[in-house]
Amino acid sequence: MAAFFKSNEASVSFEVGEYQQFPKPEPEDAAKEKTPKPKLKHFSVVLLSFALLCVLQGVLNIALRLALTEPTAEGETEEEFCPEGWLMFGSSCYYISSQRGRSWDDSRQDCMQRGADLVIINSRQEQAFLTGFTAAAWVGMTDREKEGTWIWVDGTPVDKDGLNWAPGQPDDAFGGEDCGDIRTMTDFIGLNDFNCSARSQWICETM
Ligand SMILES: [Ca+2]
Ligand SMILES: [Ca+2]
Repeated sequence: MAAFFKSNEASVSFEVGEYQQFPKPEPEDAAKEKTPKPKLKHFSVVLLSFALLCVLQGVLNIALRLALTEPTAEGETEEEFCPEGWLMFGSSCYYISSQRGRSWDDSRQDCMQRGADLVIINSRQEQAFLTGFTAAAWVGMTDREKEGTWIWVDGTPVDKDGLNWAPGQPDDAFGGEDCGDIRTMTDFIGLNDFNCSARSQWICETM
């Protein structure tokens, strides 16, 4: 806008100068006819530039809004999406191995290679969800550190009374059972303690 006023002043002083130099009506008319044209030209150029700026800003606004909203939309869908072959429950993804030949430690290793860990069961609902997929599968609990004190792989204590154990479990049978698995067998449904080196299926969880 400042540029517009400047150029306007310049054309006005030019007009006055011409009038002083040529007082005759003829050149004055010629000058009057001449000056409005550049004035209009200046004005229309400024107006056009302003209009173009408005359009450009509008386009930029839309582009910016799209650029800002797209990643959050992607983030939301990613949170609700589990990798192929994984199951979803709450905010977690679960991998239930089809293979059944791994010890508790080897199973945990496999989970870690998948960017997960052996499953941590925090509620009866989560346990119910995981029941029925396998006859037996390792879960992420152990009482290796202190017999009878069950902890999850993240170090949190197992809520022994808040979960369902298979009848008579944990029993630390056969000279010691320090790793946890989940059972879905006739008359034997729930959590169980078992020999850590036994071969079984396993369940991984990502959070
Ligand atoms: Ca034990
Ligand atoms: Ca047992």
